[in-house]
Amino acid sequence: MKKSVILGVATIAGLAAGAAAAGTVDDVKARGKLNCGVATGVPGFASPDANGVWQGFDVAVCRAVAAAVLDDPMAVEFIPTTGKTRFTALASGEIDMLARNTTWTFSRDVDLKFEFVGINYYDGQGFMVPKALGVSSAKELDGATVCIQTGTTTELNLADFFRINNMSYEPVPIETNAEAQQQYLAGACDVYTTDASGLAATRATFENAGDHVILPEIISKEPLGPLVRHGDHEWGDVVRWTLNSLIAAEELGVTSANIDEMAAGTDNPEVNRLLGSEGTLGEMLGLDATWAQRAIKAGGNYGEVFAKNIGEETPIGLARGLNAQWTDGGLLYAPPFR
Ligand SMILES: N[C@@H](CCC(=O)N[C@@H](CS)C(=O)NCC(=O)O)C(=O)O
Repeated sequence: MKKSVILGVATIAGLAAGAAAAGTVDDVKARGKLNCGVATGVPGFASPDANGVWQGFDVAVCRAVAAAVLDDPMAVEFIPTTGKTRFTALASGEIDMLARNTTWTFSRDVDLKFEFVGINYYDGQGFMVPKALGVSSAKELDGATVCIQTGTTTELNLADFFRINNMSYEPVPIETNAEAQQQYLAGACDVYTTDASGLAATRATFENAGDHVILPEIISKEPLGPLVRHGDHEWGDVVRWTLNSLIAAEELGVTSANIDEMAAGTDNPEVNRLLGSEGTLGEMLGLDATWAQRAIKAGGNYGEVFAKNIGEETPIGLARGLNAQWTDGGLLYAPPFR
């Protein structure tokens, strides 16, 4: 068992070393399409709509990158990945980037040899239970059966939490969020645990959402963000600064409504550098002057993307919380565009 885990990791790292030799920016340009790894389906974050068009908060990162590099937010092939398959898909080169509620951890960075280019959602792990269970704290879950997705940090945090609190549990291992939802609703487990954003997204689809409670404990830090392979710095820069452009646009007041006007030039030099009417940032990135304009137009600035897909006006109803701009007491902080 131990051996196969070690082998698995070595294989992923080996694949990453091979795939990193090629320049992903050039590959994507030559292909005319971005291969973006996403979840198999988490409403609000990544799921196909009734017409089969992928929508969501994570999907928006892929579209922004495609807009910046290929001048077309729709030039994306979305590749659904599970908790287990996502890292092999990236290491092998099947996908150019992964934008799928993936937590930035030491071992994923250092051992699996990936590069997290930023954080698009600061999350933490929570628990959902049926109200009928009469439980009001995660510390009352001793002996519970727990639905849990394999290959996730969720699995590991769960073990830590129960160990710290001297409690036992029985895991019900599951591959996808849809399956977890089914199993949980069918009563195959007492509890569903995952990132709190995933719990909110899942509960929003329940017929009787009010019959389920999300317990108050958040037991971990889950900084979620897009990642690429180690070693391909040019590509890492493109994805990193595309995400930063969405975050900076919100801070600087650039929206999809005013971007055309602002792109012509403003009295704020940073806005001008971001949108390309001043300076040569696009050229430094191997792109043209208006790359960030296109990224922002794809789905709006970070705040617009958040509000449209997962914000308080959507069924998912997430507050900005830690994901507010640093100027509003949150953790979002894009480095300077200069
Ligand atoms: N953030 C954790 C957990 C991520 C995760 O896999 N969450 C589930 C539950 S929301 C998920 O995204 N499932 C998507 C799917 O099954 O398509 C990690 O990186 O390991």
